Amino acid sequence: MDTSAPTVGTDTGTDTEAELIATLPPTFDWGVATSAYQIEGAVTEDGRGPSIWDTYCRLPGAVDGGDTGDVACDHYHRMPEDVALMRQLGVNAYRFSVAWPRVQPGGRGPANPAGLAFYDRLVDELLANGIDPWLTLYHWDLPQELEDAGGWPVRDTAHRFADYAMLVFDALRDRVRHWTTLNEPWCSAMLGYHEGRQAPGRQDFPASIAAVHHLLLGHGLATQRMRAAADGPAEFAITLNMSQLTPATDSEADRAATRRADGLGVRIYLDPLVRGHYPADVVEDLALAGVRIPVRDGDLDVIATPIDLLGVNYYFSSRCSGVDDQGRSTGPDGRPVHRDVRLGRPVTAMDWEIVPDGLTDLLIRLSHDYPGLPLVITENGAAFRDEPDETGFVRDGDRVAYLAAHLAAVARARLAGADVRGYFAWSLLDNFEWSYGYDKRFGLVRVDYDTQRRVPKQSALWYRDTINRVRQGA
Ligand code: IFM
Repeated sequence: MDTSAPTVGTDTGTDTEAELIATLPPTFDWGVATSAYQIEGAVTEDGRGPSIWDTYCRLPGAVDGGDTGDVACDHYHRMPEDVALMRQLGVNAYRFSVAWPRVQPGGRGPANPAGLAFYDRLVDELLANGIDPWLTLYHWDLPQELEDAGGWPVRDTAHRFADYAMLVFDALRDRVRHWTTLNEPWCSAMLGYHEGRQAPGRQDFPASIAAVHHLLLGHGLATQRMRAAADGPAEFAITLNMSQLTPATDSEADRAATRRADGLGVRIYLDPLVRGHYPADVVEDLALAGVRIPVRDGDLDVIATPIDLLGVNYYFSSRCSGVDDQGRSTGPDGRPVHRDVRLGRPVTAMDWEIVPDGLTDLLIRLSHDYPGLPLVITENGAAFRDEPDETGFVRDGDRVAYLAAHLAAVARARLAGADVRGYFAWSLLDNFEWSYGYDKRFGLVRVDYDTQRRVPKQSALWYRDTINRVRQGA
């Protein structure tokens, strides 16, 4: 078999990619992923309280086109139809998130039975269709009342999260085996509290570092309590978004920039989760910036509560430079410069470079640095400028090529020894892409937002056929 560097592929995937994908084992999990705020709509129904995203969407200029998740894909009312679509795709797993403000409208206190009932129905519908529910407890929709009390930078939020997790766990543990605490805590902390590009839209670096610690603490507290209460087979995980970072040149400045970006992007999460301590170089960098991680006695033991799987969300990779375009290594704020440098690859509609080989390298790196932790690709996919024909069908050969190249990249990593057990395409449906609103379409299935009509795209048919072929060993 040719194992030379993967290409971006074609609208059916290349022969090499098909051969690689065919090496995925029959036990491999095939899924699609979504999240609550991006698809559900029904934001004031059945007692749901407001989340930080309901608030953020109403800030002038925060979301392109002034879009909100008020209606989204109306999945709350169309759930059985959406599960039927999954069944047609032939996936055996569905990764979704529970909206905390549906279950606990104010983020504390008893469960709202009507909110929980939606997920109860969803889980039953999935199981009736032979689809395994993969439940994520937190995909960014913090109840607004908790943000008003300080949000993730405040320690109490970690305890509130663990209480909420137990309400969901107690209600669904008899049928749900796969539990993920957090989706992409980097986004919650850095985009939400440092860069202000996502809810709640704050720009406070020390607060974002406190948020990192309290997100991890919340993960650990929830995992500890769910694990102790589990009376059947249950798997616990966290999902991180990660890139493969390489220095733009071999200069000391570029290597240092790469180390720092990897420190704040990957190791600040995985070192405490797997090794029980924060990386010394990250702690030192933060101290130089006058920032301390608010660790208390015992926190790191809680955070390092064993997990069974690591979810990997992968979209692109980057090269890092430690100098700006004037050659300066310190910014006006006195902090070291970080600049992303293009690899020169084609880009998606998000302007993200398409780097499937980065996924192979990342998976191999994770297996080396954090051995013994099984991996699942919990998100991978691409937004393109889809053009539906008169019937609503989208020939999205670019998306097929993207998926084929990345699945081949996963297979390549497995052949090199990485323990990757499944793949979830992002996303089942076109949906609310956060600050980009509805303009960016990631779905395998097109959603016409005027009518809510769903039309599977060429990529959906390709994904279905690929799953079938691999399952049949063809
Ligand atoms: O849509 C998001 C998702 O909510 C989290 N991971 C990245 C996706 C694409 O940006």
